Amino acid sequence: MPFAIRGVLEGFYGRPWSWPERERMLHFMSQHGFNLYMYAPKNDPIHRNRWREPYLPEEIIRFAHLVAVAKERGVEFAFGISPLQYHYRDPGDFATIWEKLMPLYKVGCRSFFILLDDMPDKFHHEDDQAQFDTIADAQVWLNNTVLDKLRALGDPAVRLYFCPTEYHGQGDSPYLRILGEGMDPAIEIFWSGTEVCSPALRTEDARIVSASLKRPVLYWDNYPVNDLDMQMDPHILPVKGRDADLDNACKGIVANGALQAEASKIVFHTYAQYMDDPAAYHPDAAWQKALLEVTGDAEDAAAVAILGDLARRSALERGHFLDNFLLPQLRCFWDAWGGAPAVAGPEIPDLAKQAPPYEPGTAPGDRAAALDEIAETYARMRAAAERLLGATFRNRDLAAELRPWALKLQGWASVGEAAIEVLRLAMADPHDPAIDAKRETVLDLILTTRENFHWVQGDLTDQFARRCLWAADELKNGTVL
Ligand code: LTM
Repeated sequence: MPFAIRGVLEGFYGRPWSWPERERMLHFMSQHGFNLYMYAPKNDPIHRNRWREPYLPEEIIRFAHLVAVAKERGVEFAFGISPLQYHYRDPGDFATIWEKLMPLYKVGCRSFFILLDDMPDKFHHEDDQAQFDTIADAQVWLNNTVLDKLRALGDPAVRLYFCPTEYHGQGDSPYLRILGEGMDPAIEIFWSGTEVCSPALRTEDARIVSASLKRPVLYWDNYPVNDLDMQMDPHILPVKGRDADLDNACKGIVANGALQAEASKIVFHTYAQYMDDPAAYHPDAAWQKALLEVTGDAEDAAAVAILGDLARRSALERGHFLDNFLLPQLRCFWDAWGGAPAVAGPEIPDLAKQAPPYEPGTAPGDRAAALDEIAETYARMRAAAERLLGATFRNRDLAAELRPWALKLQGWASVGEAAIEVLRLAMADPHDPAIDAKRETVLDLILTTRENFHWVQGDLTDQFARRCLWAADELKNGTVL
């Protein structure tokens, strides 16, 4: 059974997408089989923090334009409102919600979205407690009343979506069962899985929450979202860990976008492929296809692939942040060197979990050849960074969005290359006076690269370069490695 809802959600904290970015997203969505766009950017204050304020007429015109574009493109446009500190017993608050929805209705929007996520699961106003047994009962009342009033306007196309206050976990709580019992069956209810950002969405979990909600659950999938403490991670790797038969147990998936609209399209492209045929989905193959299409150029795609591989920190990659092409090359290098210098200290903590540390003192292999090989790896990284930063990179929006990470990649490539240079000089003559200045350069490059907090390959090159300096020291002091 195909996913009935295939959506994109602008539902993150931080700088909302711009109006032109939204319009371009709608075009992209219609070309890739998406059928729902949801407007719910947490940092549009008129959407959430100051939801009681109306949008200006000029803003409604902008919404009207998006609604029209969406309609023309066969995408449903849903307008979201997140009423913080809602006062259930105050008819004024209900009137305010209604007055907020109506200008959108008047410009053709038929789908609405109430979000009560990321707020206390208790009443904000004491008198609400007297009217409703639980917060879930109050939320049922609010949603059903809004839907009834929308239906009374006479257009059968009206739809209501709801993001509950409890939106992740085991899926079988009393709160969810009250929603399931009371909420009009036409209201779609969101769920983000077992976690806020769920590494996996399992069919058996979907069945549990769907049973509680008495309807197939609609996934709010928190990927590629990279807001809040994820801002330093680009989230451009393909979606994975979603079951091959998930479509049998849910209504659909709405993916929450990253702060970078253009880069989100790489991931959305892979979602589109997954949702088309979940059983045949292969993340890496889908990713290659997505990269090629979004960049529009094979070499640009290859450069983004290098960056993506090195910047794999996300919930979907948990436990594998450093599983990139660089790590085995570094391991090979130190193996050939005869072991990393023991004096350089222990393994990076994340890494120690992934593989056992090196045993120093093994017999050296061909050190010169190993240096050549690792130098090639860093040259590849530098070339990828230069491609991403260069004027020939075709997708300019993508280049602008990925720039901080490309700079970080460039920084580590320079660190790696400078450290290799120190070792080359030390191998030729460990007492060469030119080495001192090169060592200073390596240290300066490490410091400036660390200052850019965008996450690319963690501490791998930081550690590699420092080990190189220790190894050069050991050559100079005649220590047997
Ligand atoms: O996930 C939900 C339902 N709400 C918020 C999102 O707005 C936010 O983007 C994500 C990721 O940080 N986490 C949330 O809790």
